[in-house]
Amino acid sequence: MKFIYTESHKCHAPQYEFNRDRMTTYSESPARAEIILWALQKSDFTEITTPRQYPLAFIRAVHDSDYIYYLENIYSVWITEGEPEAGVIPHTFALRTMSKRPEKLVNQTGYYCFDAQTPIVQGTYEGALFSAYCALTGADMLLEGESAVYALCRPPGHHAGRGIYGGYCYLNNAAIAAKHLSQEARVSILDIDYHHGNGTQEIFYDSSRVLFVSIHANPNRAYPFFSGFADEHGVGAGRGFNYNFPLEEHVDERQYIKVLEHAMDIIQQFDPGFLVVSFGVDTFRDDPLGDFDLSLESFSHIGKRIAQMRRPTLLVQEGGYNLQALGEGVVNMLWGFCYDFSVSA
Ligand code: SP5
Ligand code: ZN
Repeated sequence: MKFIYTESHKCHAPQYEFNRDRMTTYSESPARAEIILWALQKSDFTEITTPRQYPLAFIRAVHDSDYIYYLENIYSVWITEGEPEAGVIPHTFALRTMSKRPEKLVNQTGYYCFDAQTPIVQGTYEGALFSAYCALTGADMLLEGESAVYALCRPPGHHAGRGIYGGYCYLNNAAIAAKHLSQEARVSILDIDYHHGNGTQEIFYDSSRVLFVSIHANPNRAYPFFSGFADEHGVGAGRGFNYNFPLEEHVDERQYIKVLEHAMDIIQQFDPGFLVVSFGVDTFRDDPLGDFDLSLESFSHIGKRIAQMRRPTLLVQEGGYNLQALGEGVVNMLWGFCYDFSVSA
């Protein structure tokens, strides 16, 4: 299987995130992507593709123009105004009703952001842009006839909505790729990160062209807390094209695969021309952010089952924060997938 990677992710390297009562080490580190890269190369996934670059129209198909402008420009304004170099972290968040956007960029921080753990630093915009290019390049390779591609995206994307960021995500890589693919055929996104893909859900909530199916920790106990419940089915034309499967803590492989099979039945019924998988390794039992009970072998079984859907598939990297397990988790998933898809490494 070919995979897409670029070093450009390294320019996005916040040092800290706000947790509890202090700044702690940033979990979504550049080391994550490097560890995955090494693991792939060691396991004979040798066909690296460098991402192509795309006009901004591909990003604007998913994200608001004012939001993109903000991402690109806020850090330098923030520094000019004497705010901390550690990065842009809002201290006041927009009201849920009757919020207006203030005129000055430096006062807009809480308008475009929904948590305190996702700083914007000097290279954030460039890093996020190249991460989206990785996913777009993978999508184009499917359009050109490749049957499965892995996009080693960093920063991740599935928490980013049309005009809001959080959860270590700024541009929604999977959604940008899916939107591009959807010009050619119906697309289904299967999100198997530990966390609900609230951004992806929001982006396609009114669409019947892109089916969103997500398996994740119940938001009653887990981030992002405010969406991912089972009764969120879509609106307007999109009604019936959004499915959430919230799970309780300590779910094991047997329970997880049962839910995955149900999710895949829904996708098969929709009969998409393309499948985009938002893939996280934070479902691993020793992930510092998760509480599921999947083993590293579970990822090969999951990969194998997903391949059985027999759809041209773009695998997009989302979360996974145990640096000892991340490489093996990804490699197992891809090997499991290749095994049943008859795509060679
Ligand atoms: C893409 C993805 O998996 N995003 C996850 C975002 C989770 N945000 C909540 C982070 C709070 C975790 N605090 C523990 C930090 C240890 N340094
Ligand atoms: Zn996650």
